[in-house]
Amino acid sequence: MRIDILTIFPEIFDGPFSQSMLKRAQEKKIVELHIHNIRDYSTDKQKSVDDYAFGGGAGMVMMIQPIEDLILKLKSERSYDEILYMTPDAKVWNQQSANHLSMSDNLIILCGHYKGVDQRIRDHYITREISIGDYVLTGGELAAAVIVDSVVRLIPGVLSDETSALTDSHQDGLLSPPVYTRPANHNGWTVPEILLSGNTRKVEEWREEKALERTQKIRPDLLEK
Ligand code: 6GU
Repeated sequence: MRIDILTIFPEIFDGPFSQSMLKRAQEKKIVELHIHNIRDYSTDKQKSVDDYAFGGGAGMVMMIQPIEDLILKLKSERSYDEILYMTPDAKVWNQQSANHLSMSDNLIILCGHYKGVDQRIRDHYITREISIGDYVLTGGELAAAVIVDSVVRLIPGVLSDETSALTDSHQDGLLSPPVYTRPANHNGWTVPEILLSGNTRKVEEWREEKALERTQKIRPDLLEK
């Protein structure tokens, strides 16, 4: 998979993309991450990327020209499954969306800032708009890093067997059951007996029961779906 990220703050991605799973996925050539600075494509003397909103009001709007030039350049080089736009005024991302996008070959992710991008970019180039939750971030970059992480870890070969995505919270619509490791007794805090029994069928039943219990208590909305 190849992911091209369009941003006015490219350095934000240095940390998340150079550690752990995303680092290994790139080393293994399972994913290619390309960060593009929108400002490099601005044709005006001051390298502007934003301008005042028509109709007035506070806040700047990201202008069409540098974003369009960059999108057209990328689209001339390969075909893209989707062009995503990160913005709080969109449908909220979930595990099902991650599963779907993990089957893509090429993706573009545009990160919004200020009051957002000119609506005509959204109307004519964007194929999917994504929010990561009902709160406001300063820009789409951290949200884009979240999307990339949740998608890339689902690509076959990225996770080892022991970190398998199949048993994650949300993958089956439930929260994960509690987990324990050694010691079995820490100053009187003991581990549920069943987990020490070696009976894999009983352990599986116990985990399903606890997952359901936890979901009912913390996220009953997940069960209503
Ligand atoms: Cl994608 N962008 C911004 N700026 N804020 C957000 C968001 C995205 N998702 C939730 N809040």
